Amino acid sequence: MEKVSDRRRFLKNGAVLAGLAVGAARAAGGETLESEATEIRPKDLHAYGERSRFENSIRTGSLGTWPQLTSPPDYHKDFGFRTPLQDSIGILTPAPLHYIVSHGYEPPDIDPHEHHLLIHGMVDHPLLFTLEDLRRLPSVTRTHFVECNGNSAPTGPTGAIRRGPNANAQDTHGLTSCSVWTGIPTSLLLKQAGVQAGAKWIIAEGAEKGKHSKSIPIEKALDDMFIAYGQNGEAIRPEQGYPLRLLVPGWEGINNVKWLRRIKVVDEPVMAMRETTKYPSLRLDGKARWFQSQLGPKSVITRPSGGQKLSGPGFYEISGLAWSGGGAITKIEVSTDGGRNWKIAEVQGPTYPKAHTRFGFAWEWDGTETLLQSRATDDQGEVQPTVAEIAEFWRVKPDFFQTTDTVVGHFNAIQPWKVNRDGSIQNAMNF
Ligand SMILES: Nc1nc2c(c(=O)[nH]1)N[C@H]1C(S)=C(S)[C@@H](COP(=O)(O)O)O[C@H]1N2
Ligand SMILES: [Mo]
Repeated sequence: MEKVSDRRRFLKNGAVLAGLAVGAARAAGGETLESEATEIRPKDLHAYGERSRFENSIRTGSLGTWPQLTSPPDYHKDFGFRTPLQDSIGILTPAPLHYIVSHGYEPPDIDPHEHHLLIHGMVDHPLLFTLEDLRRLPSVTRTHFVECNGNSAPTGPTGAIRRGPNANAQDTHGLTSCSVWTGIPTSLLLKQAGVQAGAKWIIAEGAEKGKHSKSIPIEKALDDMFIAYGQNGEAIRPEQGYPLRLLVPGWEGINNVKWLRRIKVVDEPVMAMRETTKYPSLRLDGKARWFQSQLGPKSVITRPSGGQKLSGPGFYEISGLAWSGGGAITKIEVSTDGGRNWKIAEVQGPTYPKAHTRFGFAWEWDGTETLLQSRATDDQGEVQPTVAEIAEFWRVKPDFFQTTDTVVGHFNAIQPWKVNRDGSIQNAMNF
């Protein structure tokens, strides 16, 4: 023991000697120096894998401190860390690339053995679950997208990111991702607790410092909502809500409360800070739309897309993603000629309701300048709108979307990519 620690001290004395000293020490003593050996051994990828070092696609986003004096300590601002959709393959987002919106809070470091989920309020039997209790119950495994209602918003702080010819698919659409989630239907827990007459809403609360809270109508809680602990075959990542999060299929991302610790059954919404300030959409008459909930049909061509370059005329498969909060995607059309003609794209299954769906379209580029666009239709018959149609819905002129600071959420307009003669691709969304 003495010897080893002596040697260790010796080895740490001066980097110049290190290389020679390791060899000398081994030869001299014939003992293995456990700690030194582990330090130089490359990471063992047999135990837990990593992608190839040649793959470098990453989330983009940034943290800063709010300038306001009132901002609490440790509170940053973030406008979301976006999924690199331009590099996506198939329909699942790898967990380390799932987009993140945490309103500036770092993921709390939750020990799953200490974590509890409380169900209380207007129930006959308030219940307290450990993770172990929840794992004993019948589970569901479902593929769903999560999307921030501010994704693709042309206005507000995130609007600046998505505007301009150099915006790529990550900038324009990166606040959505898709995973296979595993968990317990909320209806099961609510039935066990016994919901009382007159209960109309639930309030879900997270465990981070800000205690994100969200009111959700009880009909949705008893429908397809579930409490997830699994994501793509392993425990949910800390950024995504470890160890428990709500999954509210097809509804605005804000409902999917991460680090879930409490569900209170109530008769009216809590009117929490997030649901009454940033997330409603302000109308021109000064009123606001609150609790907009379900997300409409949307699609984006991911390849070729903004920032990528075609290597020359010839064959390319146009590939993209389509999704809808209303249900399954039933039709995707692609136009390669500035919107004059729309042709049916191939749905490259599997297709799940309220999940990203991959489509492909065979295209022969003749080397001329053109526009690539896609349009999704869901099983409710709802069709992805144009910018003009959205402007008409809001009773504004399309240029309003460039001039206001108000976030217009639920912006699901058709995304055009411009193909230049040199093969470069640019954002061509005009508001
Ligand atoms: N506890 C907690 N849950 C939260 C949030 C949050 O800030 N805190 N952000 C919400 C918002 S606005 C979105 S869009 C989604 C994003 O989920 P993700 O970070 O897993 O992509 O989480 C929702 N759940
Ligand atoms: Mo969000």
